[in-house]
Amino acid sequence: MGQLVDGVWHSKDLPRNDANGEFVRKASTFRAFVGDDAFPAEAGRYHLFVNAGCPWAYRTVLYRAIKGLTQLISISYTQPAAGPQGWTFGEPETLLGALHMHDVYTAADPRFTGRCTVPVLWDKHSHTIVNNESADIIRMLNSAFDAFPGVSQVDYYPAALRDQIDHFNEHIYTTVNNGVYRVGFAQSQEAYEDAFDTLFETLDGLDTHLGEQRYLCGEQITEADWRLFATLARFDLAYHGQFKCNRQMLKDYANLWPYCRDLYQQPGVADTVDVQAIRGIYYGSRPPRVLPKGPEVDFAEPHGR
Ligand SMILES: N[C@@H](CCC(=O)N[C@@H](CS)C(=O)NCC(=O)O)C(=O)O
Repeated sequence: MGQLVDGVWHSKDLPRNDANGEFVRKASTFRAFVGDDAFPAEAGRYHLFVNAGCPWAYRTVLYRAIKGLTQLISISYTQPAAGPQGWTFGEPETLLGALHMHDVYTAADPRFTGRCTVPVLWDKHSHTIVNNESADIIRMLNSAFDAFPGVSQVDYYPAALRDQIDHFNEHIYTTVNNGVYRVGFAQSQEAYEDAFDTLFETLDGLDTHLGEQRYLCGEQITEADWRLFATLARFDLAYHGQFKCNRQMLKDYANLWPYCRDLYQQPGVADTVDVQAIRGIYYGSRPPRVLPKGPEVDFAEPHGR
């Protein structure tokens, strides 16, 4: 996908790999928090720009639903597949009239240079991007709006479990969340096999762990579970085929697959998992843009956990 250089879109595909063929992800650029002096928590003030298929943007879609924030934070969805202009809304979206995601970035900063990623948390009041890093955005959504009526008081990052959650997050980000991209975007056999082995080694370990307890940190769902879920929900639909993460499917795991269904069956979650958008982003963003009809994934099958 292309990028903005000094506010001008360049559609040339950018290299994302280092000299060894390893996929390298760039750090996000807008890192302010709702709750900072400049960005107080207010109903109706903030907006999310997302792609429902993207696992990073999906984290924010999920938190908006499970925390009961749909009335407080508005949202725009790009079309699933990227085109020459990057993410597109198909027709101008209603908040800014942006046709592409890069229009959102130049609305915040007319001279922006960099990739125009989703998700973006937008401030309608100061007309700018608060944050474009999903890990930060879900932390905000977890607690920043808790004082508003109707917002769920469940804390997915409780103080007592933070060390454990941070530990899982780091390991799972490197080997699973970003790990599937390291497999799928590897540009050398060695980089592919290395990422592939690391991915399945972690999944094997998690499968054993989840045979002993219901969730990663015990009996309560935490942020670490939701971050893992975002990748697991895409595994058989996209990573197994398109990213060649094919030692086995998620549904072949005795514990990870029922665990994934357990999370899917939590209140409000099923509506956030858009199977066609997941197929669309991974298979529709590159030629020949043919979407697979399968596999069918039955997230609603009783999980028994
Ligand atoms: N660190 C970011 C990564 C987001 C990200 O890479 N999103 C992808 C979509 S799945 C994207 O927008 N890519 C466009 C690009 O890299 O140019 C986050 O977690 O929020």
